[in-house]
Amino acid sequence: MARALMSGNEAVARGAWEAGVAVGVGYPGTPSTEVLENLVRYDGVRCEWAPNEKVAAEVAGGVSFGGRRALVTMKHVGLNVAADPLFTQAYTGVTGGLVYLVADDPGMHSSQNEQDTRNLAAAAHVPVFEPADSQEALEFVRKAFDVSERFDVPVIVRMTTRVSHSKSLTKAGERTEIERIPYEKRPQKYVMMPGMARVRRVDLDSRLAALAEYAGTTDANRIEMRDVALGIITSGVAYQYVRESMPDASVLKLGFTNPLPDDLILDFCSKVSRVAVVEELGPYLSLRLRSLDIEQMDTGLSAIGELSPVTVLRAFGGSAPETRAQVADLPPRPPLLCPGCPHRGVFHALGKMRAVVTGDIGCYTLAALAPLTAMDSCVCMGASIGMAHGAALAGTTEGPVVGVIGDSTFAHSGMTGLLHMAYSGKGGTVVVLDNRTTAMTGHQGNPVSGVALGGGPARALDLETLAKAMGADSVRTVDPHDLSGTLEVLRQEVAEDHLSVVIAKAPCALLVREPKDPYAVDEEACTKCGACVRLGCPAISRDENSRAIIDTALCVGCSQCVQVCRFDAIVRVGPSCDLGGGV
Ligand SMILES: Cc1ncc(C[n+]2csc(CCOP(=O)(O)OP(=O)(O)O)c2C)c(N)n1
Repeated sequence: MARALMSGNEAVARGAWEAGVAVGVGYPGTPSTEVLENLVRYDGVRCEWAPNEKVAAEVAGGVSFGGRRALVTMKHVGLNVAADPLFTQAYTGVTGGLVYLVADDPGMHSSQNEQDTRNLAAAAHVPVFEPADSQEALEFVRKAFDVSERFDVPVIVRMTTRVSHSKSLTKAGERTEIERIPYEKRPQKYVMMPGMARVRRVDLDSRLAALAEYAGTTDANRIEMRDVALGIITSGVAYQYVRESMPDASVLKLGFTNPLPDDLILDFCSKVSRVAVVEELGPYLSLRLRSLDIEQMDTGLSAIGELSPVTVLRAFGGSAPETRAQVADLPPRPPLLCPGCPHRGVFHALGKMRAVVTGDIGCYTLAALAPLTAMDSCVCMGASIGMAHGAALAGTTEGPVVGVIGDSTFAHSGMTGLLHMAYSGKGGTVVVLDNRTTAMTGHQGNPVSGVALGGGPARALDLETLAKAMGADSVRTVDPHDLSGTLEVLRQEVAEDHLSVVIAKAPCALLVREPKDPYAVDEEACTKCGACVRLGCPAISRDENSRAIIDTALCVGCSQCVQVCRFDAIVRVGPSCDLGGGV
């Protein structure tokens, strides 16, 4: 096949398809999401969104157990959720090849923390490939399936944001059709009760020893000799930065980073005068060098955030101009909920109630920022509900405690929190923001929305029935665009000594295909009170006289601002409305 410009994630999908993968399964999370969104377009592969990464890893494990190849995809924090199956899958090993695609997010472009997946992989005793561009992403995924079957282990392909999202020329191949390996009953391999697990633990060490030998021979690890004055050991996208900034340096480029090829590292270090490690996040490679007693240059490179060609150049004494122009006095432009976002109505109400809001991860986390400032915690997916219960146990009286969680996040890991609240017998209020999609990561379907990967219909969870079945005493559905109705229901529910679930149901504004006519401000009637501005709608701002103005190109006619205006100064713009050319 001819070469094509592919992103790293597109290349992963292609590589998995070429490797004969039968099933792709995962949970969305930037920067990994596009892998499955691309894989689903290929024939011969079944692709599914799972409710969370643990389920995805178990489904993939089951496919492998059933004798076929499986790819499971997630972002770095997803591996924490999937760690339970992963750690024991290392013991059981595989039947069909089992590959985890895990995308790290150095610099936290769209994550709540930074993690170096290599450290977790090492703890799980699982091998790791680290591509540095799209071609390697494709090839390493193919290799990963072979390694998985040859060494009887799940294999991680670790991507980072820049490798996942950058495009580079990639030569694709053809698909190899892989026959299903017939099922064979093997409890010693697959039933990890202590007596059998102890045997597999020892066996895992022998598999790791064989993998360490593989690390020294695979062409995924290579020495590039140039000037011997400096040798740089690097992996992933950091390799590109090294080549760009230090073109004369000798390089040990590691594409297979667990287990590490100690002999190759020692050999490389013996050939150069000075050794430096350039790695994103970590410390991982540098720790290994330390344990091998290899002296390293102190580059001063940070283990926090992303590297770049400029930071690498400066670390070796080079000078480079600032890449970003520093412009003074720019007005701050914090991210905001979209115009017409249904989440806004709920946070407007919670703000009015001065509630203590334990929040969660999704678009709605933006409600923590001004002007809404109506979310007080956000830790990890699903945490809102357990934290609401915990805060109530602590005796929080500074405001009613309310847990707020999105629909996808509720299905991911909120349900067990609710079950716990019901089981504990204590009351509390939980709001599920049902905007019919997983908006934050790009509108993926989820079990609540009833949309499958690829956009087709799927069974939709009935949230009301579920909440009742779990033990909620009161379950009420509100339209979050109805501000007073939402406020009233929330006030009533927090006042009761019972467990309540309020479902705020209205589709994501970006899913509404036919927006209503926009609104505009009647200049004469506007008193500049700012009530509409405090909703934090990007369509509303103030003019030079502090009067509110609405950008009709952005307004989708949700009417929330109309409801907060006490002076009837916001009017619909339509054929019958003449504002004297003011809009
Ligand atoms: C363990 C984990 N997996 C995935 C993500 C990425 N992620 C953050 S929020 C989110 C889902 C948001 O959807 P939803 O709860 O429906 O809220 P919405 O964005 O639609 O408001 C995802 C997939 C993450 N942060 N952590």
